[in-house]
Amino acid sequence: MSEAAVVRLEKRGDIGVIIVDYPPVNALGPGVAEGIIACLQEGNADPAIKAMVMVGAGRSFIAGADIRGFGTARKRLPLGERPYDLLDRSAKPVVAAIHGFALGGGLETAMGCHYRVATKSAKLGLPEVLIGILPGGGGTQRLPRLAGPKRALEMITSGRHVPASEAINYGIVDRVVDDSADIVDAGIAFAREIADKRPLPRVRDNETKLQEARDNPGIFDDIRKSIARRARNQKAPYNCIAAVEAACTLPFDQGMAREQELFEELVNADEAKALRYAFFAEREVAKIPGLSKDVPIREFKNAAVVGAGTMGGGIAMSFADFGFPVKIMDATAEGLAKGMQRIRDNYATSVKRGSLAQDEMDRRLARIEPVAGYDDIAQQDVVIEAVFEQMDVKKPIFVKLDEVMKPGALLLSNTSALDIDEIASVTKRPQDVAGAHFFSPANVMKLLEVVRGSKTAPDTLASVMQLGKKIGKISAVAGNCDGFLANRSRAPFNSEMVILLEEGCLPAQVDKVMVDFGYPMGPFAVGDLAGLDVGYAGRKRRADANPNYRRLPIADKLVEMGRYGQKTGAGWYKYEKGDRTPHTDPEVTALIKQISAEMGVPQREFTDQEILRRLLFSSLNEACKILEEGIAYRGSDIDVMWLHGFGFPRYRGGLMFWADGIGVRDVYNQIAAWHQQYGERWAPSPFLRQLAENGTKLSAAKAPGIA
Ligand code: 3H9
Repeated sequence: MSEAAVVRLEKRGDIGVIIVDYPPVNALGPGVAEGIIACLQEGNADPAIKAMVMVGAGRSFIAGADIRGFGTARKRLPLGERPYDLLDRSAKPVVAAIHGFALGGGLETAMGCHYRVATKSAKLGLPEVLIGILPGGGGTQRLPRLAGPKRALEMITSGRHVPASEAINYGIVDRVVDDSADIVDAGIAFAREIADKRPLPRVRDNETKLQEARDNPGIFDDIRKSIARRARNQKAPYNCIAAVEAACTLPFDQGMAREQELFEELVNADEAKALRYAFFAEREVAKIPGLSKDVPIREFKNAAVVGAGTMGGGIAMSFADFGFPVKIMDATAEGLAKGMQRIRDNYATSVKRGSLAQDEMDRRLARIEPVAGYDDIAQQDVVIEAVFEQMDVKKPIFVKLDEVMKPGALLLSNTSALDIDEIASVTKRPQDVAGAHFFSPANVMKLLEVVRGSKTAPDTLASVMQLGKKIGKISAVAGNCDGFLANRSRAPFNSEMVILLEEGCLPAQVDKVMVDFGYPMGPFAVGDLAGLDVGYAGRKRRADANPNYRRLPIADKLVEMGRYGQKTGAGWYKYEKGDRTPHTDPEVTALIKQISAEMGVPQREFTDQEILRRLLFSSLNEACKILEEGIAYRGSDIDVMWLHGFGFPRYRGGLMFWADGIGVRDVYNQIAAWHQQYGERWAPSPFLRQLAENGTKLSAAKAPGIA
């Protein structure tokens, strides 16, 4: 694209309108910065132009710097010569007129202008920290001047998108116009009002709000402390804080230079590479190979959930949270009442914590309607079955759904492992049936695993993907097999962590390694939270079906002793009443030693790295089998599932991306060595061997036949 095409100046009477036109989101791609500067010069040179307005063509203002350009040889304009540096030096006023998104470099461009007008629902933010960098276009210097250092720190370290209706209260925008207003007209009207006003206001000159930090320099340490847990192992959040601190202690130009230094420390680091990869992997996962863009989407306006247990309740909340009315039913009136109470309690906890307003809780609750039976849900656009994970419980439900649901309704099962084709087979409309596997807690976890049955129609698949997006999920497709993509790839990890205990590890030791790696909780603590009985039932089912299935005697014994986890006050750890803190239990330690001795497993010490690799490589090997079978389309889809379903640390990219950092050949060699040592469960995936031989990255791997 030529520079002329990506940015142009149009005259509207005495106002010059600089239009950034770089679809789809007006990122500052090649030629855009140069185009803005050229238009700025042209506008200043034209005596007929009194003021300028900068707008984005299409659906957005500017979504930020072009993320694809980072980490490449593409040249960036040097400090002092970028639009961020030149806009407020313009002799004629420039008004940023914002609709859609003004993010990162987009908001920085707007803050470089003299004034900002925005539509009410336009979103403004500096989300750079989420891709491992900091706002390097003056954002760390100008936002504290506009909004005050405290607000700037909050926005820059969280990356939060702030609606213009809120941003105006912080002083970030000068005027908010209705969403129905034409943003170009609104910008022009504003520009005419201020065209003759002098001196021109420049954000860089306004230090009034910086006083807040000069009076109380402790705010920087306070925020460092407050983010310590979520920013563990990361550098970007701390560099963001240091840059804002520089805004408050250095003159503007020196602050800008400091921002650059801190930016350069980050942009090519592993953390930023992993986060950029995750950003694009999340967009790639929405693309279904072989599915035409023209497939009609079945729009939904409402939903129904069958089963008011923990999962069913969480699923109903997911719909209600995003504005959709949802009906919920259960096999018994008692179950339904209990389920509704659990939903109310969950919302009330959020209100108590301050993360949800009482009136918003009331609105959400009002969207969830408990109903007595199937006839009450028949007219809903989508139904999600979320009952006990047993085929003979699920099948009769689908017979009934087939009988009552209106034609065209999506019939979805929240099964996490069962054969979706077998479920669909009891209906006369298997084309409308798919898996919609939510992760626990369903209203919190972002992943929706969409399971494609052999008869699932393309429009069903596309519609379920779209449904996920509308309720704030990241939807990813998996093929049909035991455990689908997510749980099947995770299963070897779950076994391996218990096998490590047989060999001499203890739960707290394994948990510490994984928390140090970046997981929010260790896997044993997570097991206690989720309930150990669930895994037990799955193991039993698999062992009944397969005599060679590797049993986990320690894990089985715990459940047989009634230690189901937090809900029984004891699992891998013990818990004080009403407290979720795990405490090491000598009884469990003794049990581990006793069973290991009975099994005759030699005991030894483990390094942290060995523990980490034993767990993650076991899953990675399975992930390669999953890819080879076409259960996953792309290695990066597996990463998205691990990031959003299992809490894998985002700044490590995902399971496959992380392993690429070690090298696929080394990974293969280690797995092959463990195959020798431990036998069949470590048999290397032939697909992995192929990748190792070709030197193909795991994160770039695709299932056979996928372009
Ligand atoms: C920055 O600004 C650094 C500065 O401080 C300057 C330093 C010197 N670049 O998400 P969608 C693509 S860092 C390149 O599906 P939505 C995206 O890949 C940047 N590409 O749409 C996708 O492509 P494809 C700070 C980008 O409506 C298509 O656009 N800014 C960029 O769901 C549609 O995207 C950010 O971090 C980009 N910046 O959401 C904002 N943005 O169709 C990042 C999007 O080929 N962007 N694409 O898959 C977003 O958060 C969302 O895209 C947005 C729209 C909310 C804007």
